[in-house]
Amino acid sequence: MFSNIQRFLPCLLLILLVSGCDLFGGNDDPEEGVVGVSFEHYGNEQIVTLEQSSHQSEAGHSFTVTLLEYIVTDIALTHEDGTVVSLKGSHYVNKDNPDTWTIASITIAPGTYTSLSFRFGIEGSENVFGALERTLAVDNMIWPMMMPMGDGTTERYHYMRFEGRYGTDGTFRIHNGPSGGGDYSFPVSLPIDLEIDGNSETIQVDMHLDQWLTGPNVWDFTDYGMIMGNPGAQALLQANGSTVFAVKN
Ligand SMILES: [Cu+2]
Repeated sequence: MFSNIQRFLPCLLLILLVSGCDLFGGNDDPEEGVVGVSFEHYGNEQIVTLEQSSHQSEAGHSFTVTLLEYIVTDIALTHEDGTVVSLKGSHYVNKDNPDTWTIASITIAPGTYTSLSFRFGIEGSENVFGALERTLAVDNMIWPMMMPMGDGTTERYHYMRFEGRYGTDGTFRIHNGPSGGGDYSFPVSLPIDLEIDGNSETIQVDMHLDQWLTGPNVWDFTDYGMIMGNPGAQALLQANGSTVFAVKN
């Protein structure tokens, strides 16, 4: 028995020496990694819980969120050398369905990535009903062609439905989309500091719901009912959207 070990040990040492660095991962070549994206939703820095959490609008109303669903498109990472890496063409998020809160990880090349970008909503010419993945939830985002909802020519998609209650008995329904056939989607580019070398990372995108209601336009729920036929209201929300998204680094 003892002599068996004596004979075996030198062999084992030789194997370790020959295989050397590779066995212990000391390879200096950077390796590809995987990246996913997750979406979280805040009101005044507090995580939103549907029907429960209470938040404050700049106009002075407390509000509770009852429905939140939206579509983002052209989700991509930008490498420090300028290369743009597409993560997903479009993604539907529903606060009520955890399965929609993440974009599945994809494999990307090693290196440093400096921004995550996407479009809130769907760019004008691409906003044609049926062009996105055909799931019941996505199909349900339909923006009808009939005026005053659309431009009377083509069925499109809502960008977002953000609904809730405010004050003692008020309700609000913020439906973003192509009112009158206009394009009120907007690009979002968020700085990140992401090093990929064999690692697995998730980028968390935060939507700050209170920011839809301010910066630069103070949005008073009492001034707005259904806004699907209101291009002016869509433009205000588009402008406010510039401070809605952030990434935790
Ligand atoms: Cu609507």
